[in-house]
Amino acid sequence: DRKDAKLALAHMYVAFTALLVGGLAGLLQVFVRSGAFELPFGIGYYQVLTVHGVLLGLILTTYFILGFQLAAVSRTAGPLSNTQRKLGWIGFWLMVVGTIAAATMVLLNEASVLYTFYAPLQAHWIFYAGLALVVVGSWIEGFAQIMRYAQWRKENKGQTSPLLAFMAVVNNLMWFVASLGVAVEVLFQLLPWSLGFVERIDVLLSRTLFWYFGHALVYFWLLPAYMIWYVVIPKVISGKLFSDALARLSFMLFLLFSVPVGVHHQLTEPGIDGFWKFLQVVLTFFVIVPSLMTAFSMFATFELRGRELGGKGVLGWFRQLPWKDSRFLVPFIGMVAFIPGGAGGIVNASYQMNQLIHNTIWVTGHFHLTVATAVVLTYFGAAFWLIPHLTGRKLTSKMNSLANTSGILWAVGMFIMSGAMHLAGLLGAPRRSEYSTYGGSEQAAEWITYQFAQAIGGTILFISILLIIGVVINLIWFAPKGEEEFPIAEAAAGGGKTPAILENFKVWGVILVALILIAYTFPIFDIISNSPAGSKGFKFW
Ligand code: HAS
Repeated sequence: DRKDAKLALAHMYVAFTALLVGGLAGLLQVFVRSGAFELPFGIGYYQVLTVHGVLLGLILTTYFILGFQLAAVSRTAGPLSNTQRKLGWIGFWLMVVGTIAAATMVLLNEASVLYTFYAPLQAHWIFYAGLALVVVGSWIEGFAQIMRYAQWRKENKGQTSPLLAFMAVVNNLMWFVASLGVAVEVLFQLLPWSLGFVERIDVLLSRTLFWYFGHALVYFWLLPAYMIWYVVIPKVISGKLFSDALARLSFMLFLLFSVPVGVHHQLTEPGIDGFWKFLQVVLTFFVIVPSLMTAFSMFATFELRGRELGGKGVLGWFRQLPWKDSRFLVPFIGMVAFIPGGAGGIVNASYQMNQLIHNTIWVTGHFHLTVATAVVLTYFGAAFWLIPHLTGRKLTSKMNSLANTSGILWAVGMFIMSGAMHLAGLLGAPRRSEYSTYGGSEQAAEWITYQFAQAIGGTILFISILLIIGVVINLIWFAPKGEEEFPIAEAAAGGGKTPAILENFKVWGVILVALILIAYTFPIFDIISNSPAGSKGFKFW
């Protein structure tokens, strides 16, 4: 639908502008950490780090996700009604106003609080108000998508809903439940404190509320990539989705287990009892299961298609896949990166091993493989057909090769940068710190070579970003007019009928609420009842 396409496309403009500016900030950071470069004009390291994290971690992702999901719902459940689309635009503009307000404060160095923005670092109140608008805008947009899905179900009673629309709804629901934590933190703690209404703030509560939201946030990023892996990629390779029921079950498991696991980011923190940390570690191991199901499903899809095309032997099917098609190759590189990325996550979540890597640059290496490769390369691979689909143009073979080159460069740059981050992390190099020799410490001297490697990898990554932006500009304004398909795979025949329980949101909702209450009631009660006087907080400027 042309009108829905316009709204989805508006999201892409913001997402890819964020990629360019955020990517440039990343380049500056690896240069600073190499020790061979100083930021000019009094620009601060933490200011640049905040620009990088907020633009890439929060803005690029949220806008891409909402734009993609809107297109997915409109394509599979049908065009939005005028009211639904109006809500979509209201949400979008609220997000834009919020983004501009928050970005202005960061650029003025009034909000160098990093993308996690919890206390005791304090920002200007306009920064928090801006982020609150982004969240409220995203709720309104998500609500419009859910309304369209509900309308479809009403009009098609007793039928299994379109898989992509169902997946978008699950992701929106997860987002609502998760963002309640950050909304409480911003409204009741950070805003009154930054406005000077209260002098002190309970730092542990602020961090706990943030991570209640923060871990589900990473699955809010991941699920659209999984939508593309499950539904789009099988069609791109002219195959079938392995099983509709398995895909729905894995999404429901994410809905259950994404939220009650946030404390695994706080395993080294005093103030939360070891029992609750252990419980959330166990729940974290549950949230790994739907990813393993996804890996199984993808391998099955690839093997079935490869064998159909005549692939013989144990791995002969592998060669048959369409390696020259950027819609396949670029997300595939993301999938491969998710194997070590996910394994690193399992290390992080393993209670004792977390002591070794927490707050080291290993963690930065981990999330550059997960969100900054598996997730965003999948988004980019999708943008290469989605944008021309929305603009009524075609991806030419020249742009397709450029897109493939960008994916390969990304893989090389990230292998070097993230590999060096993991190794330096094991040698104790801290994350979120500028270049320092730490008073000539021998241990710190060991990190320098890895920091240089990060600068080399980061430079290759930035070149890849420039290529991606070039392809996107071409697809928006210059590519030849034509029709690019929105690939949607059917489920393979052997998968059986999808059980209706998988769409019964009431049942899953009750389990979700129970899990959250079990995992969080006592820790929060403990934190509030043992609350010390709180911190006055501090600012970097
Ligand atoms: Fe994580 C920290 C644990 C997944 C992002 N994580 C972070 C941070 C970010 C992040 C941003 O337990 C830093 C936050 C901060 O600023 O402090 N993470 C996990 C676990 C998983 C996990 C258990 N993380 C992600 C994803 C992210 C993400 C996904 C973004 C999208 N993470 C942690 C922990 C910390 C943490 C601790 C805190 C560390 C600390 O102390 O600070 C799991 O969900 C991972 C499961 C995934 C797998 C991989 C399955 C593989 C698949 C690919 C199949 C490939 C195919 C291709 C089919 C088990 C699905 C075929 C290939 C061929 C070669 C043929």
